[in-house]
Amino acid sequence: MPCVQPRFPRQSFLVTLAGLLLLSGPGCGNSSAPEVAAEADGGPAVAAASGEKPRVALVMKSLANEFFATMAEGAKSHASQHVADYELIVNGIQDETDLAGQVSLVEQMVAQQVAAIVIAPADSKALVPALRKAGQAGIVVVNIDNRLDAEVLREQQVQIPFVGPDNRVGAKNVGLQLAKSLQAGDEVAILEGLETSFNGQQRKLGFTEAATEAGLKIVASQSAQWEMDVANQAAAALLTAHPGLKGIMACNDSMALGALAAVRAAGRNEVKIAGFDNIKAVRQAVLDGQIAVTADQHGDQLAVYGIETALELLRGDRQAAGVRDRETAVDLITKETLSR
Ligand code: ALL
Repeated sequence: MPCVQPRFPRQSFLVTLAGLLLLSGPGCGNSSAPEVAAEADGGPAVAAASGEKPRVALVMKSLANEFFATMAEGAKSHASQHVADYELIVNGIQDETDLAGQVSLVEQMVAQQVAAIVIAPADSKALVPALRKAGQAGIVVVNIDNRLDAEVLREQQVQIPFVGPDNRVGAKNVGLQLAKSLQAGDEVAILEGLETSFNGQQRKLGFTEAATEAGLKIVASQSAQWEMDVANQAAAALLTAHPGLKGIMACNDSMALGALAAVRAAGRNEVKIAGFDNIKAVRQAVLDGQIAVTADQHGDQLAVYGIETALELLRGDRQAAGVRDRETAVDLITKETLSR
């Protein structure tokens, strides 16, 4: 295959190296220098680098969720301020469970030979093989928001940096805040995200820890797949099954809104709700006192941090130190913080 000369300096080597990082050594936090194997024939990695400037593909989850609309806006605004540095391609799927759709988006990005993929995976395990292939094609891959499964990454010998918050701690703080409006012994229920998402699992753990610490009784915990309407039906059923229910901890704001509609419809306004994301619609409900608390995980900046990491890897700035994870902030949002 003929060797295509890249116009992005040093990129052909670095892109190849970044791709090979996916195949070498132990976990992401490891700071040892990556193993580098040479790819001399100017294969896909070199072709990927042949454009004027690198193309970075942001692959998100459900675009119906305001959280990802906000994420896309943040990324676009960053791209417009860095037009000389990279070109942004924005992608997403239609609903939270469309895993095949997201795998196919990754495959399309590989076929288009983008320089980097920044992805919020809909499923922590199912996306790994497609991302491994992207890495083998010389594409830099950065995982944002929902962490890929560490064991599957290890099994498949893939190293991908993670940029995102500690969801367990974030959810624990949300749960403890909710507990302030409840009493020890009160019954609460958890609405979980997609069961195969690591961040959903972590939030469930955080809520559970908070409930235990505050002496709340968890009477039910079930997945509502991150979706408002699924949560609405689940919450309606929970309210009927548990007449003494006093709190609902929803692993994201879409589900908190679904629960809120169910609480109102049932006339059970004593039931306090917690969410996670700080989307606009929930902010209003927090101000009105209908939702007790949510968490701001700065969705508008999450993709930006992932893009910055991808650009650093493409430039080679972080090669010497190895691929590193980056923990991002989670802040509590209450009526009080919003009124400041
Ligand atoms: C997670 C995000 C958000 C979001 C959910 C739905 O990965 O962190 O909390 O609401 O995905 O896809």
